[in-house]
Amino acid sequence: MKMGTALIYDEEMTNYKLLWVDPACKIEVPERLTVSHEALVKSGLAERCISIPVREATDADILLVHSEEYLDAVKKTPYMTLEDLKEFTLQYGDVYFHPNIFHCAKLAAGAALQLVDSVMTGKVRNGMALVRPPGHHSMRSAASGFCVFNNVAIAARYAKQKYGVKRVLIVDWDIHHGQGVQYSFEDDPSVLYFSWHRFEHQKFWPHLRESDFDSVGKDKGAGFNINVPWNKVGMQNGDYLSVFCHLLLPVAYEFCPDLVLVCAGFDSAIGDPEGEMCASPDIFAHLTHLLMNLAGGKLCAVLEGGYNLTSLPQSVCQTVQTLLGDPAPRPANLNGPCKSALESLHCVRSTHRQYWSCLKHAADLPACDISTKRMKLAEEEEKTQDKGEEEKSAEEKVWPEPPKRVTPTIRTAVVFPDGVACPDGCKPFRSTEDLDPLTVSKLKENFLKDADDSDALSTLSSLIALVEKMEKNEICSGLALVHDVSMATMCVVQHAAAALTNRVLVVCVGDGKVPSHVTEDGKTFVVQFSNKESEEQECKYYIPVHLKKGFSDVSGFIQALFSLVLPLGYEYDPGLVLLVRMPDSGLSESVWQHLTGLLQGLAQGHTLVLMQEGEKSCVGPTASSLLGDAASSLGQLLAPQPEHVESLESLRHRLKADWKLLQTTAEEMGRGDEF
Ligand code: Q9C
Ligand code: ZN
Repeated sequence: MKMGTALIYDEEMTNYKLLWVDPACKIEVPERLTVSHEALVKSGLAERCISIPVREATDADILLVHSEEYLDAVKKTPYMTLEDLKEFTLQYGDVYFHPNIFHCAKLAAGAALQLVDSVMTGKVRNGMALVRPPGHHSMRSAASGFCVFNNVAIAARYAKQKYGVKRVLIVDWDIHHGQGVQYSFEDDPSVLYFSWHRFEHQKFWPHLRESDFDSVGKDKGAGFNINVPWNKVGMQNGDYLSVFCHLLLPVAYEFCPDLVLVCAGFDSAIGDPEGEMCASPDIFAHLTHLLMNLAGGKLCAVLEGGYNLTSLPQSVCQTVQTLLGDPAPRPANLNGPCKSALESLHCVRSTHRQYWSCLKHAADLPACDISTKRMKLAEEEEKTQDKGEEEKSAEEKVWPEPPKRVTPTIRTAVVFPDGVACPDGCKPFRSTEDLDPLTVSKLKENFLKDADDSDALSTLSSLIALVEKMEKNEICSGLALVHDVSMATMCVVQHAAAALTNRVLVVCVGDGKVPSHVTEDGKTFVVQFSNKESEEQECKYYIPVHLKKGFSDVSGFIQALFSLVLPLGYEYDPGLVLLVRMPDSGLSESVWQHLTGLLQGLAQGHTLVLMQEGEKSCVGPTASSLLGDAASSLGQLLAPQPEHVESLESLRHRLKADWKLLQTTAEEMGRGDEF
């Protein structure tokens, strides 16, 4: 993988703490930073990163977001007595001051700026800053929620000013609403702010009306503020992934950022006393992975919250390891989204359909009147509140430690015909052991017209050997140029179904015969993109995605990817992805690269790409994507073609009974159950 990952950390930021009794603030402790950093060191991740020093943000940097009066006030805190500090603190909500916090706050903002500099100058591809105090709650003239200066908001303005960045995407996956970020960019269409947050119909801190889904931004910035309120605790991996697939990713691709900033709070993970959610730490590997092909891979993650000292370091490690390019683990216990999450998703999608062409087809609001709906929901909440038996408190929750992610030493193996050069970073592969005679005779019988075609036999046996090594996790991914793509696909699928224990997801782009007849047992799942109407019958494990006008409708293809292929892939949870490019598929190289990149979030990155011998121009981009490089930008997307939208949507509606991650609304989930 080209370039590296920056890690920005300085122990100095552990040198302040709460000096008096305040139950609201006692969770924000220096150990949050030390345990996170120690976990990165112990796991060997820290030494794989490029360590960048912090610096103090200057007054000018801070004034990009904050007022002079506020900066001047905070400047005085290092000289205050304990009593003065207590009193100063009182004018703000859920925050504390300490004689050294001003220094740390300048380092925290400066760390974010160092990260932006490293990424924008190309010194690294991406990175993470481990900082205290956090930033996303602080406002132009106020501290709030443990935050003093708005690190990420300052970083966004700085990137625009210093590097002429045109569009910045801020993804706030912290479990609190970053109201400070929202206020900073409310009327600014060059910064798209996305936040999900525990809301519970405004009963959760910071209790703001404007944290709800109907705050979309103002004036020119309308549509560029996206709030996803969680109205229940206990949200899980499937809830988070649904929102990414059906809302954030399509909008982010349409927006086409030049830089992605992440308000990386991990209080949205299981065990956190604030969030009380149930997403496992490895979900952050996927959230990170799914954002890594935007903006040419320029992603800066800056720590915000995270108060469970076990799940916080686990989540930080998952994020950093993914930034380094290691394949994400298979997500454990991926259920369909819960009813409350679907309600929220539905509300946000329908509210934003007027601003984003990728959401134009979203269903209308679930109720005709938003505020009535809100009131009604709040009342329901009231009623159901004290009936349940005492549950385990968030911090007593137990979950398995994410298994160590072992990346095979061979990242990408290639099976190429003689005379085709092996791309940099890949390893040529030929099966060394002879296949057992039975397999050989089967191959000859089933696939080789000319029983003496030794080249073809050698290629097919190499593919089989490669797939076996991928299952054993000795090789991560593969790329093969073959004479007959259909035949090679059949061969691999048949072998996998007979000999491997893993489920195989086949994603096939272009017309051509695919193994639809071997799909009944669920061990193989085929999704085929085609231009022609297929003769094959759709069934649970064979899904033809029909895009009439070739694949010239890039937006239509991307919509298919996010609304169908990714959720299906995540729910099916294959152990191997077979990505097949049929000859003359006509899919552009950059779209193909995004497809390849995104699919590697599945099956621990075990992707085998099959392409036709002739398609040499596609070899470079494919190899680079398999090696973990970011795909090249697609540009701002236009509206997808209405006929494609219609056929994709009707397909999604047909399939959503079988595949829960395809749902985007709550209505068909049965009535009267707990909400
Ligand atoms: N139960 C960040 O995560 N409320 N800030 C605490 C205690 C304030 C969180 C109430 C939470 C602030 C960056
Ligand atoms: Zn938070």
